[in-house]
Amino acid sequence: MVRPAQIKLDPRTHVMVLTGAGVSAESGIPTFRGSAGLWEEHRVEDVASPAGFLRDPALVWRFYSERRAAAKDVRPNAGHAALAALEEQLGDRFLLATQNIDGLHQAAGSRRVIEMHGSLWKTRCSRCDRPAFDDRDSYTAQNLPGCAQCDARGDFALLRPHIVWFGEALASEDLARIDAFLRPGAGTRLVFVSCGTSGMVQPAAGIARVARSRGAETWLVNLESPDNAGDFEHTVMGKSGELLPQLFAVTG
Ligand code: BJW
Repeated sequence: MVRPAQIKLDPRTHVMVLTGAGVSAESGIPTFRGSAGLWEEHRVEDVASPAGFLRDPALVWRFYSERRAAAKDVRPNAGHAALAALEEQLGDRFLLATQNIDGLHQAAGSRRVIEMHGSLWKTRCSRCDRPAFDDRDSYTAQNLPGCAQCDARGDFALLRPHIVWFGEALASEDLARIDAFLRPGAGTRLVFVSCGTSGMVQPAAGIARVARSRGAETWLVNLESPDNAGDFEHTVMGKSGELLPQLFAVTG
């Protein structure tokens, strides 16, 4: 029998995991690219860009409302659970950066999570700096939501999904937290794992190269070869729900 590849984790090991849509695929959430992907039915620039929202907010809200409805009863899978269990063992020596907006890592119990591209379950104002708030509602052309805070000032502004669209900056505090984690102290062994992402979207796709340039061991866990495959020293091909539960061996 072939033994599956394992990452051995001793007490000096710090682990950062980057996840993408592939990690939620086995829970039934479609990925973005490829056949039957989310982008198949939509032009990206129409539903995931600030210009698209300005042009047709009803279309954008319909797209995200349909995704809220589809993700409402979805459950985390064994891959999500494995990462939550790993965090339980490593504590602050673990960080999870996800590009996913579905909240499934948190539903599985992960707490040290950075949602790099925002959250499907939050809404914010498209104009004022009112903080994003929890929201599971659906909106259509008939009930497009306006911002109450802007309204109180006699302004009108639409609320928008709390998502990082193409051309928008990621939260600087999130990027700073990732950068700091990738600068561990002397004597630390750093391991970086990328899982279920096509490695096409920046800046997430570039983290592997940064990690490697800082001496991290880089691991790829994916169904197909991603665009940034050359940045990894170790590759394990297959489904994350099957591979992640057996990938980590904590010693000591
Ligand atoms: C499995 C599996 C299983 C399947 N098990 N695996 C440098 C160079 C070139 C371009 C740029 C650059 N820097 C910035 C850009 C522009 C742009 C970009 O990257 N464009 C590229 C496409 C070329 N980036 C941006 O615009 C970013 N902003 C930015 O950089 O701002 C700079 C700035 C600074 C200061 C001021 C202003 C601006 C923002 C990117 C935001 C991305 N947002 C999206 C949509 C919103 C979220 C949503 O609606 O859900 O996020 S795009 C979409 O792609 C989504 C995803 O999070 C993201 C990544 O997709 P992911 O997760 O990789 O999914 P897939 O489907 O592509 O791949 C799935 C993978 O899983 C596959 O490999 C499968 O094989 C695998 N798989 N089942 C394991 N069971």
